[in-house]
Amino acid sequence: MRNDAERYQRLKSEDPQLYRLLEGQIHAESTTLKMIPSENYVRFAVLEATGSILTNKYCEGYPGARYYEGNEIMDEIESLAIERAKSLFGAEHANVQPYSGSPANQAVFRALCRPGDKVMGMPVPQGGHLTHGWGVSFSGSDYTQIPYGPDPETGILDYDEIREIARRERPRMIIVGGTSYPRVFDYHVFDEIAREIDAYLVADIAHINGLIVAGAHPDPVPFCDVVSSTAHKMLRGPRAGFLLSKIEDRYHEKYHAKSRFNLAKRIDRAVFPALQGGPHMNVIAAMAVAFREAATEEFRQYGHQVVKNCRRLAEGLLERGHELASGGTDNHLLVMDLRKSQFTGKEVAKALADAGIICNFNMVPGDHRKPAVTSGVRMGTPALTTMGMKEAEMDRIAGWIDVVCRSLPDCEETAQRVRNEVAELCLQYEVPGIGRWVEQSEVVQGTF
Ligand code: DSN
Repeated sequence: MRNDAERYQRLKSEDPQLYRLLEGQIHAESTTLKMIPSENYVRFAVLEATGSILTNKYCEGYPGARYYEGNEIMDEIESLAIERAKSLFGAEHANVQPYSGSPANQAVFRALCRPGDKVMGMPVPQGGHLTHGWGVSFSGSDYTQIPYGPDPETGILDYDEIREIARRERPRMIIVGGTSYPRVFDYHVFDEIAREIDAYLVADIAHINGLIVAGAHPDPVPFCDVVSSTAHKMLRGPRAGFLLSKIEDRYHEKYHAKSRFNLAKRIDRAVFPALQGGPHMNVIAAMAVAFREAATEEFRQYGHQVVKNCRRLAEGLLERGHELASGGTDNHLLVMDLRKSQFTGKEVAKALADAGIICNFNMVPGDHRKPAVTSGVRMGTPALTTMGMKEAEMDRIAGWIDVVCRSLPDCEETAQRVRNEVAELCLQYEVPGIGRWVEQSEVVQGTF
């Protein structure tokens, strides 16, 4: 069935060169396992809103206070997205204009801190994000990162140590969140620590947004001054960011006595006009679509299935003798720990990709290898669960990962065999946002 290919006919006739590239990606994504934990499949409705004529409109400002005329409908769209975000997360205030997660975090720093301030965050090699104070990003060069991270032995956060660092360093802000931490965050303890030293508490939930709304991970919103997120990843929205916050600043007198703006207003002003220009209204509309979907019972079940699938995948790997950072997972991702292996994360990730299993190499706690090669492979289940896969498929996938790893370094033949089996499995599903593009016969003929 190739009906879905008809969606891009205008692109095909007007720009065949670009169309061929798009088709190549669709072909690849139809026949491989999307296991990078920050990736997912959005529904057609999200693609339609993103690709709509709303991309044509400029509307700097916020609903009811724009710098351009003709924005009555834009006001309604942005207000809808804001209301849905607030309702979905139970937040007092929402800003849906950040272009993505990094700009959202930049706005948080600007709204809460001054350049040079100490900010506690996890370094990238320990599972944090570039914008949590890592040196090569604005957050590390304009502010001072006070690092904390998982114990190198257990791979798990040591809250006593975090409390000790916070007491000693007294940072202005503590950021809780990560890109490769396979366990839950205890926001209650972080809140206690932050209160003790009058620090702002910020949760970056980009990776776990969908788990939180599904009730499959603790909720940071009641504890945090600000919560930042992307709209994509598990939430299955467009590539964008958003911010949730309290309205009032509990430390206004201490840190912002000279400002006449409350916390919500400072967040808004940090996004626009301080850091960004015109909001991307097509993307904000798509965000509203995604927020609506995320509020459904179907999505709640999806979030729980993501975790069940990831746990089963982890068990499948552990049973076959592989080691995992922190010994397993409580969320949507796991990290294979290859510190004792002769093969690097980069080598294993490449072999798995050749077999149609798309993951990424990643540092593990206590890694002795360089970031360009690493001792870890990060993988997750959000996209596979969106496809409809369950525990039985996770068992099969763990088996494939195992045979590919065992066939290194001469893994070409094994990778090709697994590649065929992976494609056959993928083609049993209708990929959301893609549909059925590749035919089973192409796999049989080996033309994928
Ligand atoms: N690039 C994202 C990830 O893969 O985790 C984080 O923003």
